[in-house]
Amino acid sequence: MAETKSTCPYCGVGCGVIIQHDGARVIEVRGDPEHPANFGRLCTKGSTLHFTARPESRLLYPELRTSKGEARARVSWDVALDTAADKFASVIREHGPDAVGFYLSGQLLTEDYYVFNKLAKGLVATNNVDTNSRLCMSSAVAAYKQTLGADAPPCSYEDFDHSDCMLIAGANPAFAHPIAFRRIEAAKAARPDMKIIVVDPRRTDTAASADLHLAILPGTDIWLFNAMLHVLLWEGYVNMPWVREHTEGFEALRQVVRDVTPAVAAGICGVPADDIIKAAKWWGEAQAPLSLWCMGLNQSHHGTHNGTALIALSLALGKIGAPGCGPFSLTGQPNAMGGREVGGLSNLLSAHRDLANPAHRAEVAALWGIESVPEKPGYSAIELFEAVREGKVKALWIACTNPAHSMPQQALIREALEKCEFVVLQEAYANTETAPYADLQLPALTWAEKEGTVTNSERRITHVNAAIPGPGETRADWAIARDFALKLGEKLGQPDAARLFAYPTAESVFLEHAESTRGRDLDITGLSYTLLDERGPQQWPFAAGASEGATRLYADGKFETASGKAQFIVPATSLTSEAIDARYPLRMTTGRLRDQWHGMSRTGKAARLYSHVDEPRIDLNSSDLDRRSIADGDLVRVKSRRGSIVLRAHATEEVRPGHAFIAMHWGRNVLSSSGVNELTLNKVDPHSKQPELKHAAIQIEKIELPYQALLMRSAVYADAANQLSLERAAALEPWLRKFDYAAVSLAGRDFPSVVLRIAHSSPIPAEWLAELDALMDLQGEHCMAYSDARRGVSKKAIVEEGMLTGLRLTGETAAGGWLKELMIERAPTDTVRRWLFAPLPKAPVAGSARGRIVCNCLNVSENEIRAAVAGGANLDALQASLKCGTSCGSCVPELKRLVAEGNKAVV
Ligand SMILES: Nc1nc2c(c(=O)[nH]1)N[C@H]1C(S)=C(S)[C@@H](COP(=O)(O)OP(=O)(O)OC[C@H]3O[C@@H](n4cnc5c(=O)[nH]c(N)nc54)[C@H](O)[C@@H]3O)O[C@H]1N2
Ligand SMILES: Nc1nc2c(c(=O)[nH]1)N[C@H]1C(S)=C(S)[C@@H](COP(=O)(O)OP(=O)(O)OC[C@H]3O[C@@H](n4cnc5c(=O)[nH]c(N)nc54)[C@H](O)[C@@H]3O)O[C@H]1N2
Ligand code: SF4
Ligand SMILES: [Mo]
Repeated sequence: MAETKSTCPYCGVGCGVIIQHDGARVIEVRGDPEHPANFGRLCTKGSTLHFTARPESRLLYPELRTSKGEARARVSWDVALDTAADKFASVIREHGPDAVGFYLSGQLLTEDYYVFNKLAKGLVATNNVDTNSRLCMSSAVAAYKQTLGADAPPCSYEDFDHSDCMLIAGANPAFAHPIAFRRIEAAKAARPDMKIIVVDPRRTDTAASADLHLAILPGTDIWLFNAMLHVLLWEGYVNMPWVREHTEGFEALRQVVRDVTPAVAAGICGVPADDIIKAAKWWGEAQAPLSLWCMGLNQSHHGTHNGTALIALSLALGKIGAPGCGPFSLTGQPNAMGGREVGGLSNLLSAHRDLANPAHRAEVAALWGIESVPEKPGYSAIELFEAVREGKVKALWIACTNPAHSMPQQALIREALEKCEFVVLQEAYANTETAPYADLQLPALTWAEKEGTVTNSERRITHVNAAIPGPGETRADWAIARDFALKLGEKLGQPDAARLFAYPTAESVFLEHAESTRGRDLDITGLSYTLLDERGPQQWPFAAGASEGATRLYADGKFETASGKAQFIVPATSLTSEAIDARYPLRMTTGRLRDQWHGMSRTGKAARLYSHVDEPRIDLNSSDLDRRSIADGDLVRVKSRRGSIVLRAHATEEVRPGHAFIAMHWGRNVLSSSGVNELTLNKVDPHSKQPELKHAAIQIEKIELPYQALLMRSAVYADAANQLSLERAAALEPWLRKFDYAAVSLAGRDFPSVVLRIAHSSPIPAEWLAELDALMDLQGEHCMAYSDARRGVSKKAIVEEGMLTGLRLTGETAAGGWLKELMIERAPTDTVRRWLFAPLPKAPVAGSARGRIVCNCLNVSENEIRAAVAGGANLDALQASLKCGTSCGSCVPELKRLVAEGNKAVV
């Protein structure tokens, strides 16, 4: 077995992974013990990467559709790129370069990004190149630029070890940045006096582990931060000499916060004034105060000012650039940072240059050896899709992102994609939600197959290596962009293209990018693939001749602004863009689950990653359910002013009364609706153009869908079970929309099964059930059936080699949980036969359900943990007896919470 060093392709922590493979297939992964982001650890998602790196469900060949409404057919790469170049060239000739657009992703490698950016800005001469980072980090980018003058997170992960007060606002790192959170837990364990404050409307696992949780009302962060600054001023914590010497604009902000007393903010934020004062005092007294933030602040129509108001708290104390200090935005995607470095947004240029700056434009033109780069700002993500919808942009190139799932107000996005004359989708996986709209699909290499570099949250660049060749005709993203550019250059009659895109290797792209950073804040002229291989991942800046990168920025109190001084910004005072009212009385927020990644094209392929949360749902406070006579587990219709979806209600005290939470992961591939972005709205921040994906006003009502069915199918052998489950899940997708509610998922570990849940308002036609039976192979010689037409109940079971491998219940699905467990655990099935032919549909009491799996590595369930806690176990005892939380550690925050809840119950 061979080993190849790479990084995890999920979150911005940027953990190093070692891919274990046989040259053809990935066999296992382990954390890279030498990587400075994770020192060998991986979370639930990273440690299951090998389950996602299989050729099943990959996009293997270019596919082209010759006219709308027809199916795509396989074509050669040559025909594919030729057709695309023809189409783009004709649109450009007829309607100008701004009639085409590129929509990219923070999950591309820096080299991929660089070539696309040059293609748009250098060859096509349009700035219509934007990315999903617009939905993610653009508010943090704008906040850094407005205050510190450059898009450069000044901190490092090692600052967790030096901080004595951490303010985590609008971030749930226990789920979204687990390995960073392991490091925070370790810091807290080593220095229990360190204070952790979490600002989040929900009581997340991150919040539950904090010393102080400020459960503010959504959208009110600026009021909280302003009130904290008020207290800092009042109590004399502000470092006035430093502020005078190194900053500008404090006076104006002081005027504003003078009136924002803790009492005023308490009324707006919905938290006690004393807690605001306590937070401010902890912050003011700290030697090393550190703030962390993520989407709870960025995804707001005042996301930029959420960031500047938080950054002001560090500037007011002059606590930036020293160990343990500063404002640290957590990057969402693995390489959103790299994208920002090459200027991969419609208002940026290579190496943190600004499109609006004529000198910067001239520098980039000189670097590329072209006359000029276009001056007119391009469309940002939301604007781009609006322009497509209005017919202004006629050809759209989408790479490494799934906008028909992840953009807000899906109805408009679908309309845009339908109208667009020519949509190219460059994807690694087949059948994403965006795929139906693609006129041309191009198969890309992905993790484990491609080479390049990524930059993580702490500015650290890692060389990512290819371990195995890609399946089918997949090609590297940067190479696809290069080959298209060469063809387009020919069609447009631009002989320059051959010179501009003469890249033989990914490294040649990297070297040009590095050269473009010379003399800039992120100067990496000292880096090369060789150096990164020999000396490991490095932080920027790392200029030629340097011996190491910078752990921290701004230690000298000099900033990247025109005056060299940091800026205080007077922030906006608005709240959420949509207020609740009598018709839409609930505040909905959206976000992430621990074990799923975005649209689930990868995590959705690993059965065990469904076991933490096994069905799409809306989290609501039990009081809101009681008031509406809705039980935990009932189906509800969730409505906003944009759309309506059906989900299962889940009662939880994690959300306050009047609030709701829906994870962003479930879309049309697994659900009867498009999921939460059917409900969200496309209001954007004026500075960053980032949409407010976190907030919308909704209503819920109980929905009666009496005709229910549950279908499950596994196989006797593990490999077959995995492959068949994936194939069946994909085949079921078109069926989901036929029902008022339907959700498909995987379940199990070594023997995955596919699970289809259906609820419908009218009887489910027998022909549909017959077709579903055929799709799931719920038939044949091993199939036993029982039906009671009078009571509308039917049951089917398949027992192979003494194990339950297939199941269909209609009419009455109460025994579903027990049977699902029987199937997943591959328990002996002697009871099944008796149950199957019994007239009463009840489950035998003996098989008590294990419940949700909390520890995915060791397969330990919530009920087992609760039972141990009831018997007096604390965290150590749980780890010793059940072994939960002893491998990747992702479940440790939840274990702590279950122990705390158990102790509370005893008191
Ligand atoms: N497991 C997993 N991890 C991921 C990802 C994933 O898909 N799955 N995606 C990655 C990406 S791209 C990103 S951007 C990050 C996102 O990482 P995070 O931002 O940490 O995760 P989210 O769950 O989107 O949102 C964080 C929190 O914001 C809170 N919030 C909502 N509204 C407000 C508000 O008005 N104020 C405050 N203070 N808080 C609010 C929500 O309750 C939520 O708990 O995660 C990365 N890591
Ligand atoms: N309501 C709501 N919506 C949200 C958010 C939210 O919090 N709430 N969060 C937003 C945020 S922060 C983000 S970052 C976005 C994420 O939204 P998306 O970018 O749409 O999410 P992914 O599913 O990660 O899409 C990446 C796609 O790239 C494909 N892929 C994987 N590897 C490769 C590769 O090497 N090459 C190519 N060409 N393709 C590849 C994957 O199969 C996948 O389909 O969602 C945003 N949408
Ligand atoms: S924390 Fe988990 S998801 Fe993020 S990079 Fe590390 S292993 Fe991957
Ligand atoms: Mo993100």
